[in-house]
Order: sequence, then C-alpha cells, then structure tokens
Amino acid sequence: MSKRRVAYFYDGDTGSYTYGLGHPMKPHRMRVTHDLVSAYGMLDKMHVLRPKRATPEVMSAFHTDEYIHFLNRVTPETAEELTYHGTRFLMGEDNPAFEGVFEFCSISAGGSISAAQRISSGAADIAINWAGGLHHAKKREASGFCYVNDIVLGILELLRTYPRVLYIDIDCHHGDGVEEAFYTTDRVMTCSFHKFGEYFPGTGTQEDRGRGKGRNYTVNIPLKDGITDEAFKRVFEPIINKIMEIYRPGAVILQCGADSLAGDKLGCFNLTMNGHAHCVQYLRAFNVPLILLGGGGYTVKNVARTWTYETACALGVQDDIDPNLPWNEYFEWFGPRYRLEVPENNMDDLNVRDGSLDKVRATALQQLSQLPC
Ligand code: VJV
Ligand code: CA
Ligand code: ZN
Repeated sequence: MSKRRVAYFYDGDTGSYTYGLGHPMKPHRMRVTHDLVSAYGMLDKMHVLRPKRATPEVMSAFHTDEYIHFLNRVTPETAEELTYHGTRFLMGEDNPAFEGVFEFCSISAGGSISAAQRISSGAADIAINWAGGLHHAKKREASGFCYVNDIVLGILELLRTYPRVLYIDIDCHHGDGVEEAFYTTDRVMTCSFHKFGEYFPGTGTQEDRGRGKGRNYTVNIPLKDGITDEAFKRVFEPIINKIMEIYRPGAVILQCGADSLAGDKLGCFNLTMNGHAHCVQYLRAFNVPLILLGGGGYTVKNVARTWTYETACALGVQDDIDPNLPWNEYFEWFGPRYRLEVPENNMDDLNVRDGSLDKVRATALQQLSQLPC
C-alpha cells in the first residue's frame, strides 16, 4: 500500500511567536515549512486541520496544576516575581517567559493531542504536527526550550485506545521528559538516539533502561559527534526492527527533531535530509498508525526542507517531488542552490573510528532480547 490517509495539523499563528532576540528556537520555522509544503502542492493531498488549543485542564493530565497555572499567568513583566526570583519552574535564558508563551504551548500540545485522536479514531493512518515534539518539558517545570510536553499528552491520549505505544526520538538531544514520564511502565516503550557526552541535558546512557514493570522498556542510544546517514542506519534499522517485532506497538510516535541534520546550529551530527527522512520511510513501511512530530532544529532553512520532504514521505509522493525548489515566500533563504537537499559536511564520524557504534548497537539488542516475546 503506497498511499496513506494523512492528517496535517497546522495553526497559522505558530510562526508569530518569538522566544526573544538571539534565542536559537525560532517558531517562524513552522511558517517557512508550511509555505514550502504549500508551494509543493501537498496541501490538497492531505487533511489540513487547525488543532483545537489545549486548555489548562487538558495539560494537567501530565503537568501539575500549580505549574500550568503559573504558565497561564506569566508575562515578561511578572516572570521575576512569579518564578520566586528564578528559583522555580526553571524559567531562565533557555526558557524565557515570552509574550504569548501559554498560547504557543496550547497550539503545540493541542496539535499532538488532536493528532493522537485522529489516529485513535481510525480517521488517519499518519498524523503530522511539526509544532510538537517538545520532549524536555517536565511535570512541574520547563526545560530546554520546552514548556508543555505535547508528546506525553499525545501518548496519554493514545493509551486510551492502544495497549502499547512506541515513542522514537531522533532529535540530537536526549528525550528526557518523555522517558521520565513513562520510566516505570511497560505500556510505553521509549527509544532515543542522541549525542551523549558534555551535551544537554546530560542524561540517556544505556544503563538507564527503565524501572520496575518498565525495566528494559526504555532504550537509549548514546552517540558521538559526526554520525553519518550510513552509520545511523546501521543502528536505527536493526534496533527499530527488533522493537517492532518484539513489542508490537499499536501506534508509533516519531519525534523528528531536525537538529540531528548536518550543519545545525546546536546539533553535532552529520545526517543529510535523506538520511533523516529515511527514518520516516522506514517506520511508515511497517504499516502501523504513525504520528510525526517536530522538535529541535536550529538552521531554519534546513528544518523547513527536511520537514517538507518528510511530509512528502508520509504521503508517499517523495519520488515525484522536484529537487529544485518551487517559488515560495522565502525563496531567497534557500540560495545559492535553491534545492530540496541538506548535504553532509566533511566532519569526522567519531562513532565509527573506535567501534563504539557497534558496541552501542550490540548492547541495545542484548537489552531487547531480555523482553518477553
Ligand atoms: O545547555 C543548556 C543549559 C545552559 C544554561 C543556559 N544557557 C543559556 C545555555 C547553557 C546549560 N541548554 C541547552 C538547551 C538545548 C535545548 C534543546 C531542545 C531540543 O532541541 O532538544 C528540543 C526542542 C542549550 N544549548 C544552546 C542553548 N541552550 C542556547 C540558549 C540560548 C542562546 C544560545 C544558546 C538562549 C538565549 C539566547 N541564546 C539569546
Ligand atoms: Ca533524541
Ligand atoms: Zn534537540
């Protein structure tokens, strides 16, 4: 089956929020992505939906009332006082109290919850929310540019229908907030691929594999700088294949953080657009209900290219797409080549040099072999 029913969640307001001057997280990338998706004529091929905004009550399915109440009230002016002078809710330079922060979160979270509902109801095979994927947000505090954990809320929604949900995270950072939320349950398996070693947030070793009933249902793949498409595939494919075979999830969420791309401002991997999108194509082929979320990604033009291409992959039209970019509102950003591509650069792949990649893969597969069949 090559065609799938795709639901694409987008709110035209997302691109207007700003974390502040010089902050690496730029919500504007969502507008650039949407414009490119539109220029390629993909909007007519899927259900384009504006998500219902998540209310404080809905967010409290994961977060504490106190934290959500704070987030709903805080403004740039009151931040100092409401955070008890920066000692609570972890609002610092990474997580500024920007204008409209609560609305921004309600769009991101609303999109992931709506995506989960659309999947659960059987109305879509694949649902997309590029404004989601904010994997660091904790129950009672913001962290790493993330305030409300749209992923956890989306998974909780899926758990009303599916006995088992798989979460995969290809953002360059560790998906700590999602891991922590489901660390002691076997109903959610989390699997994060990330840079590890002197890098935010500092968690995600292979020793962290879940606790109690959740033992071995947390999978961590710590990587070093410079991983290429080929090397990434050598860990991603066998591990995901084994998880799909043993765990048999009813639905899958793939966090497509684009800071794992070559040339990202904060990332340190060397994946091309095609290598990154291969993860989407690989999961799509299992024919299990799938949700694609955004996440990190700090070189805006490459984020837009990649998420546009991944939208095409979801639709199964990636081979029909013109590698020369169509005219669009932000066309000049894509020079000098004006192509739908993110090439690799010449950095060393530190994963292959010392054989650490093979060790990491073997350890993960050994962990998975301890799960009941
Ligand atoms: O490394 C950190 C924490 C610090 C303290 C705060 N300073 C600003 C930076 C160092 C220890 N934070 C990381 C957070 C990365 C979040 C990634 C999120 C995702 O991709 O996984 C999912 C969406 C970090 N790295 C770089 C920065 N913060 C950074 C923050 C800024 C900045 C420059 C770099 C905030 C404001 C401004 N510049 C003006
Ligand atoms: Ca990750
Ligand atoms: Zn990241």
